[in-house]
Amino acid sequence: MAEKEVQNYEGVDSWETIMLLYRSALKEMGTKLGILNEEFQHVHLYNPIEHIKSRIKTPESIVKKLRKRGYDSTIENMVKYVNDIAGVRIICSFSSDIYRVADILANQNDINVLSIKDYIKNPKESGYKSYHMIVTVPVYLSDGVVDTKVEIQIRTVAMDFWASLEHKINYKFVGDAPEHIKRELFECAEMVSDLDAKMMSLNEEIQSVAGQSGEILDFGKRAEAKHETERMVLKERYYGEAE
Ligand code: 0O2
Repeated sequence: MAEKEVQNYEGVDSWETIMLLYRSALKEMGTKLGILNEEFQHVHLYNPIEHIKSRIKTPESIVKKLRKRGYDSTIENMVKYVNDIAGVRIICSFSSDIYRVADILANQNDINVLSIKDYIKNPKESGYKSYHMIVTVPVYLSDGVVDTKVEIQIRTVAMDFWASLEHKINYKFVGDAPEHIKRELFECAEMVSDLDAKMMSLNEEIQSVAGQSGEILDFGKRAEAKHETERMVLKERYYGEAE
């Protein structure tokens, strides 16, 4: 997917305003994900999101990224070329949840997907797997709205475990780890994929066995049953009688 350009940063030229925008964009994403999390738990009685982490890139890392790509450290370049100043990482239980969450976010009207990198279907040479989206969310200021970039990384618990170890190793060896470590890391990445695939098929089997044994697995019906119970409890509390 070719990356689209964000047009409306003109006039936003101070470091403080830029950082306010990125912090606000993270808050917007945090609210969206919080709502999704709660809604999934409440309505579907199932939550594809294990946990969420977010961070603002440090000024040092921003400058480092710009230098590495041959750009001067200006606010204009930072806004244009550094896509992950605001970053959210969503950790899911199963690989199938990753695409589910990505689709839900991409379908929200005020989220504009600029680019997607699917390192799950196309893992990096190192073995790195994760689903990356660069999106914009609107941030409303007193004098206008600014579509602000956020990098969303979505991966499983196992992929995240691998990525954080690999990141630590690369940091330790300044990106030049010995060959045997790189090889073993790659083998671990393959184990992670096997583990994810096994966990997903086990989960599917559990769901189908539970379904056959008569448990209500239709999330809609379970939610309906739960809402009905809550309605009766409320009715009893306010009117002193159940239907
Ligand atoms: P840090 O320190 O984690 O922030 P783009 O951001 O799209 O302009 P880039 O950086 O090539 O260009 O995008 P990509 O490939 O989507 O990577 C973005 C981020 O994904 C990285 O940010 C890392 O956080 C993570 N990542 C990518 N490749 C790897 C990898 O091989 N191993 C690990 N552990 N993480 C990876 P930064 O800025 O590089 O680093």
